[in-house]
Amino acid sequence: MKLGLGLYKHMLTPENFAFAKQAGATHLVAHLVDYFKGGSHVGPDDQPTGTDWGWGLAGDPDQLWTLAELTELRRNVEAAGLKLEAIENFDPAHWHDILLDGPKRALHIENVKTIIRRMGQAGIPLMGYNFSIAGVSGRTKGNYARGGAPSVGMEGPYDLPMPHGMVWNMVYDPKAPAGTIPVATPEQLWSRLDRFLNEVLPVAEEAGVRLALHPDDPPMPTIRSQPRLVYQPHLYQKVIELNRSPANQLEFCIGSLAEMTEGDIYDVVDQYSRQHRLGYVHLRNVRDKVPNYKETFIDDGEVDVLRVLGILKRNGFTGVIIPDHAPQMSCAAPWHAGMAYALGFIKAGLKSFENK
Ligand SMILES: [Mn+2]
Repeated sequence: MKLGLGLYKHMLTPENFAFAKQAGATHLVAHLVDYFKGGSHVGPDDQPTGTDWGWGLAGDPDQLWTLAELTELRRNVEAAGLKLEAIENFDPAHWHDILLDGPKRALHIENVKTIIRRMGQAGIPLMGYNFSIAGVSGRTKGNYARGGAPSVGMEGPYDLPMPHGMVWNMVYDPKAPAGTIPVATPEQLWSRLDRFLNEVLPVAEEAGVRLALHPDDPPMPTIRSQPRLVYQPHLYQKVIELNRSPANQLEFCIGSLAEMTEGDIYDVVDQYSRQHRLGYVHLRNVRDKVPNYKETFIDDGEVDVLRVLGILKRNGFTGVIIPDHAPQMSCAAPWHAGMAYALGFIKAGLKSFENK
C-alpha cells in the first residue's frame, strides 16, 4: 500500500508537492476542477461546503483538459519525486448532461472519452468520479472535532430542490431560467450510470485508465430531493455487477461508508477489498451516521483506522491511500497541519506492516 495526498486545483504547486514528499507521501491525487471559483467558502484551502448555490461556477464547457496540461502536471509531480496516481472528479461543465440525461448527453460522452484517452496518453492511470445529481451538498461546518477543531458534518436532511443550471453542487449555466429541475427516479439514475459505463469503459480499457466511483457524500437516500446511487454499502456491489470491465473500480471512501446507516465498516472493507476492485482509498474518520454525523481526527472517530489498514493489507490491496478530509488545526496553516497529522498517522500504520 502506498501513501498519497489529494490536492485541490489551486494547490497544485511545487511547494505543496514538496509538502507531500516531506510528509512521506509517494503519490498525489489531483483535482482539476476549481471548486473555489466564485463561491463563498470559509477558507481558501479547506474542503468546500458552499451555499444553496453550491461551491461556485463550473469550468469552461468548450475547453477540455488538454494532453499538454495533463502531461505537464504529471511531469511536474514526478520532478518533485512523486507519482501522479489519479485525477479526481470530472468538471460539471464537461459532463452535466450525462448526469441529467439532457440534450447535450452525446457530446458529453465524447468529452469524457476524450479526457480518458488524453489521461492514458499522459500516463495517468486512474480517474476518480462521483456519479451524482446533487453531489457533495447539504453538509455543515462547525467546531465538531477534538479541541474544537473546525470540521464538516451534517445536521439533518437537505432536500431543497435544485435550480436549473446546477448539477453536482456547481453552477454550469448562470443564465439558466428560474425554476427547479425535475426529480429523477432511482431507476433513471441507475440507468444513466449503466449507459455511461457501457459507453465509456471500453475506451478506458483501451486507454489503460481505470474509472473509480466515489460513494455518495453525504450518503443519504436523497439530497436536494434527488436520488443517490451508493448510500448504503451493499449498493457498491450493484455498481460492480453492473459492468464487469476491469476498468470499473471504486474510489473507496471509508468515511462515507462509515456514515451509512447499514453495514459493519470492517465487513464492508473486507467485502470490497477482497474483490480487488479498489482503485484508490479515501481514509478519514467519523462519528455517528447520516443525517447527523461529524468528521473527526483520524484517530478519534468510531472507525478503528488501524484495523481497516490491516484488512486492506490482508486482502492484498497495493494501491494508494489518501487522507481525504481532515479537521482544520489551530495554527497559521490549518489545512496543512490537519493533513500532516493524518498522513503521519496513516504512515505509522503502514510502517507497522513492515518486516511482518
Ligand atoms: Mn471521500
